[in-house]
Amino acid sequence: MDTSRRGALALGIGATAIAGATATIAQANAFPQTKGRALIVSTWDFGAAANAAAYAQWKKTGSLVDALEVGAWVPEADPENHSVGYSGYPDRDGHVTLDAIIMDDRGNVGAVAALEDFMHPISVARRVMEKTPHTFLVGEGAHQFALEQGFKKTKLLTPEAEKAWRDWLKTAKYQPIANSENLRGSALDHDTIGMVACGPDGRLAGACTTSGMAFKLRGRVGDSPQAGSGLFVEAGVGAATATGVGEEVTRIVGSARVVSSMRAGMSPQAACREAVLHIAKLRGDAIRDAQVGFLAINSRGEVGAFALQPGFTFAVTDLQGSTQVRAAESLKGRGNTK
Ligand code: SD4
Repeated sequence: MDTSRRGALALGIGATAIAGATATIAQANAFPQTKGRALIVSTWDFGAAANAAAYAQWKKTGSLVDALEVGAWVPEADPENHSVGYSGYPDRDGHVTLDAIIMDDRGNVGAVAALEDFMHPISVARRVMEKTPHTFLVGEGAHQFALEQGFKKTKLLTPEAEKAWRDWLKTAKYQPIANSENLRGSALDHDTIGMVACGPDGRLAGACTTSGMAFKLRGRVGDSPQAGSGLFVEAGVGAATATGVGEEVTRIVGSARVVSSMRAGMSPQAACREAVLHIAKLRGDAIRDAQVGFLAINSRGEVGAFALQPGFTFAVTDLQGSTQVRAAESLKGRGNTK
């Protein structure tokens, strides 16, 4: 018998009162402070706009999955964002190919990779999760499934993205640029939105959508749509997502690693840091100029983020709907000055 119950019995307090008091204490312990407690967190500066849409949707339906899907639509449809959805930079052969994943904390997950011609791969991923016995569809099969589900084909390659690709073809040099996600309007090489969320009841969900590395080899799939690498969610523990050079994340199944560290007792911040340090140790000089960042939330709504290089930013929206863009700490240089 726990001590509060023993004490209560000694005072002659009835069972109903004890149950009520215990529930209140449990709630207070689970959510010690709701003010400022994070609800939705997303990668990069543009995560703020996605969070705003996600928050509005969450207010309407109370569903984190609904919220993250609607949030992900924002960068997917943004013509100035050249690495998520519409107007994404194409692969080496001029095709815009999209990767996306959505996951809740009951083991439900849906993903698509190398999907062409659809503005909202996150929604196709959600249909994979909800309408099929599978978790992951790719390429032509994903395309056929999207059509069957009634999604309308859209030309994703905009004149601006095509021009950037044609310019790139002149040298065809493949070199990822760290933090290009925040350099709007420049020749970006990669860009992703990863979103993780924790409701006031501790339930969790995540979503990630990207056009991947600009000018990638045809058929290349990064970490983003791979459960465990670009995104992972575990009930009662937390959720994590990744951004940056996907190959480096995939090598260590990064997001699942961050979640395992949280399961073992680390804070989201310590868990993200551990994953980055592991990549740095594993890869040494091979990743000297590369950027990799992790973003995590635990089931108490605590948030952490850590990157290899300074410059990784993330947007945090709290339960009251106010949003802050923060700079992640980083292994190299000072990344926490924003
Ligand atoms: C990828 N990780 O396809 C993605 C790219 C990215 O911010 O995150 N960019 O490798």
